[in-house]
Order: sequence, then structure tokens, then C-alpha cells
Amino acid sequence: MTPIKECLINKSTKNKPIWLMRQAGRYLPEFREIRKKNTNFIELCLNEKLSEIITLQPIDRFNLDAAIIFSDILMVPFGLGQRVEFRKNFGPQLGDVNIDQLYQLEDKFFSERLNPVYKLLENLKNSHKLKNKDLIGFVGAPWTLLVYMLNKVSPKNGLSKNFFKDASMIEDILNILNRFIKLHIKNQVKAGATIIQIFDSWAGLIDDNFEKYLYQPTSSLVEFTKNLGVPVICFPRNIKDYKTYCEIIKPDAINIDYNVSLDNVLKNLKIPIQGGMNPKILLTDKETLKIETKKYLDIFKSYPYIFNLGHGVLPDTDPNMVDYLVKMVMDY
Ligand code: 1CP
Repeated sequence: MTPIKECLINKSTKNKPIWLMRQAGRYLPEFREIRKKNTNFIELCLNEKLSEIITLQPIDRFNLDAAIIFSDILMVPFGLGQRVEFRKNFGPQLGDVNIDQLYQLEDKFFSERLNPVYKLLENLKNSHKLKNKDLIGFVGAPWTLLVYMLNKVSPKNGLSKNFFKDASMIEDILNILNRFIKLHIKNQVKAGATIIQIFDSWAGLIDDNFEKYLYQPTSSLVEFTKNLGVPVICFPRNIKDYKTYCEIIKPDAINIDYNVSLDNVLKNLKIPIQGGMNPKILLTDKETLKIETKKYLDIFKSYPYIFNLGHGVLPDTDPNMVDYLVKMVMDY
């Protein structure tokens, strides 16, 4: 069994496996080199040869315990036929949603548009570089995808005033997403994903109606994934109540963000924990990094814990700091 599965399934506390959110990406010069020549981000995600190279770049460098496929949560709106572009120094920009069209969409249309993602997984599945490692597939949670689909730009650039006004539109989109995210999960598992991570990056924006926007849509995906026989890790970034979330949603593990109290988490959560350290620590110096990393390793010493961050690796991160971190966790 892989070190991560030992932790997720056997609840082993012996070793502390490590992988990092956004481990493939802009902080790596070898990624930037490829990105420079491939200005269309969606096309890059659909290029299974280059996506394979990019997925393996952090594995080649740091020998992490898992590879996460190079793709994006916004590939689902793209698969649904919505226009999705990534603008330089701005982020994603989506086109309008057409509900009638979405209701008529067939599974085949979606699966064919995203076929290169599944090819990527098939190609990686038997790679000798991933021996005794996991191959992580992922999806955005319905809420987070709804936010991008309706707001059409990142909430970092502001949330539209009318966002919560059209409750029936929200309900329609969540229904459609429930169907197609499941299809995306099923296709990824069939193609070789050994773990699924659900990113709910904007869960922290929900302040009412948790049942409808957070708990119900995500539980449905978690149950679906478990029934496929694959462990599922949830990352509901910046929510206030991880305890209730875990009790209702029952993922195999929970990725915490860096705002949580570690003592609370240890007292209240009963499932394996992943992540937590602030990615900004990687922008400091080795001494600070050592102290902070040790803090997490010590606190979770007798607890099933997968080392990761509280959010993705930042673009300004020095790869040498990541190297130092990985070695430290592996030598612990
Ligand atoms: O060169 C570039 O500008 C592209 C940067 C980039 C990369 C490397 C984007 C644009 N996406 C990705 C890959 C990616 N995205 C991965 C696979 C690589 C890896 O993790 O190693 C994953 C898992 C994601 C997930 C993702 N995309 C999330 C969830 C995690 C998180 O960071 O909160 C989100 C919200 C997105 C949307 C997205 N993709 C990219 C951008 C700039 C954004 C918008 C983020 C925002 O709203 O600010």
C-alpha cells in the first residue's frame, strides 16, 4: 500500500507522507519554460504530452509521495461548453451560462471534450516514476464551480452584487454540476486516479444555507467517490466549522487551511488530516521553515497526517525551499 493510503485507509501514524497543492506550477522554472511557449492555458491542459511532463516535474525534483494531475478545476465549466479563458495578471474569465443548453447536454459531449485529461491519467497510471506513489485526480466542489460560472471572474476581483439573487438559477447550476462533476470523477477513476481531492476554495464565502450550498452537494460527491472504491480528501478552504463539516460529509481525510487552531482540530476531528502550513512560510528562510514544519510534525506525531500546505504553493516560492521542506518531512 502507498504511504498516503496507509494513512487514509489504515490510519497509520508511522510515516508522514507529503505532497503539495499546486506542486506543479509557476514556481518551477521548468514549468515556466513550457508555459512561455504555450500561452493558452486550457490548450496546455488539453495537451496530454505536455501535461504529463508538467505533472512529473515536481516528482522528478522532490520525489513526493503523490503526483496531482496537471489540470484545473475550471476544466469542468469548459467541458460544459462555457467559454473559459485565463488572462495574464488577471486570472480566469468565463463566458455567459446558458441554462437551457446545459440541461440538454449529453454525457458524451462532456467526456469527449475532456478526453485528454483522461488520456493523461491513463498514460501516467503505469509510469515507473509513480511506483508506490498515488496519482491524484481532482474536481472543484459544486459551490466553488458555481461561483466561477456565475461570477465569471475570480471573487478576488470582486463578487457580483446580484450573485445570491437568483436562487433558482443557483439551484439549476448546482443540479447540473452534481451530474457532471460525478461524471468527471468517474472518468478520472476509470483512467487511473487512485485518490480524488475536492477543492472548495470559496467555501468560506457561504454564510447562510450551508445545507444547500455546502453540505448536500459535497456529501453527494463524497459518497459517490467512496462507492467507486477510491479515497476522497476534501479541502473546504476558510470554513469556520470543520467539525460539523467532517461529521456530515465524512471524507477520508480533510485538508485544513492555515487559519485553524491546531489544538481545536486535534481535539475535534476524528479523521486523517492533511495540510495546514501557511504557504508564505516557504517565502521566508530555512530556519523559520524548519521551526514551522517541525511544529506540524510534532503536533500530529501520533495522528494520521499527510503533510501539505493550507493553500497552494505560491508562484514566488524558491524551489530550494520546497526541497528543504520535503527532505525534512521525509527524515522526520
Ligand atoms: O501559468 C499560469 O498562469 C497558470 C497557473 C495555474 C496552474 C499551474 C492555474 C490557473 N491552474 C493551475 C493548475 C492547477 N489548478 C492544479 C494542478 C497543478 C497542481 O496542483 O500541482 C490544480 C489542482 C488547480 C486547482 C485550482 N484551480 C483551484 C483550487 C485550488 C486553489 O488554488 O484554491 C482553483 C481555485 C483554480 C482556478 C484557477 N486556476 C488558475 C487560476 C489563476 C485560478 C484562479 C484562482 C483565483 O480565483 O484566484
